[in-house]
Amino acid sequence: MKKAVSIQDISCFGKCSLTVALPIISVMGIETAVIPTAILSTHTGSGFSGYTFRDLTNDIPDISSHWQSLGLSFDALYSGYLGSVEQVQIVSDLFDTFSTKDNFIVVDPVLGDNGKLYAGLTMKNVTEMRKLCGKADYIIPNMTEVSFLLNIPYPEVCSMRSAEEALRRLAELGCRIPLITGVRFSDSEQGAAAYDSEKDEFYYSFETNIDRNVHGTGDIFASVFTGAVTLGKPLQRSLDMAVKFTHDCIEATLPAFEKTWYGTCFENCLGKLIGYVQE
Ligand code: PXL
Repeated sequence: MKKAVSIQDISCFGKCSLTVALPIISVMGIETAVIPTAILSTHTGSGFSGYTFRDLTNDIPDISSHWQSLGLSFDALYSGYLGSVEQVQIVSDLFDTFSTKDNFIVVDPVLGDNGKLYAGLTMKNVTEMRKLCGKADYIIPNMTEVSFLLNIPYPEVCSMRSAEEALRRLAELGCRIPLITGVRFSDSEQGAAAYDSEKDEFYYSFETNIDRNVHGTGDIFASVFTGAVTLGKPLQRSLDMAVKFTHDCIEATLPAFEKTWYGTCFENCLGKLIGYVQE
């Protein structure tokens, strides 16, 4: 069985980060270890305020040392939301410790959405995250995160030309295969793009656009994509699986949106995901 480690916070309520990554990667048939970077009572997205925040930065080096003493190894190292600026360097060290020529690193540079940084994050987080992106094989920013990482204006809808220019610039951060999520070239479709900088090839995947902002979809996308690559699926297939499943989850959320405005109803879609893995 393949083994992945997911490094991000636990938002105790709100369906994002580890409470999404753990079920999704596990249901894909991959053993999933976790390193919680912080514990929050809810996520920090719009709708919640007054959340608690326990920073676990100091626990990460100890977890890493213990794992090293046990000789543990992983097929995929995947980081998401990091709760402090210092944590980014610590996760970078952890990547150095556990990366081998046979495994790969995914960095989801979780920084913001809708053109704004998430509450509590500053440009210092952006600067540090840029460096971490340079260590990754794959990075999975949304449009907002691309604009902060590259210091360019936040685009609502972009052209294929501007997406490809952004992907090339993301690769210049040092990442082998950058992705961009939430890509829209028209009002009718939404999806993701990727660039394999070694082959100099672009990849796209789209589904019908659903014009609703649902929280946690970035974490769903990144988890499925990481799982698919861990299972050895080709880049185009991994992109297609992540776009399709994210679309399934948004569709499933719409009827319950009034009550579950804080997150995505991915649970009843997990059976479909098993099907995509087996296709
Ligand atoms: O979904 C990304 C995410 C992860 N973790 C925390 C967040 C967010 C987005 O708001 O607040 C704590």
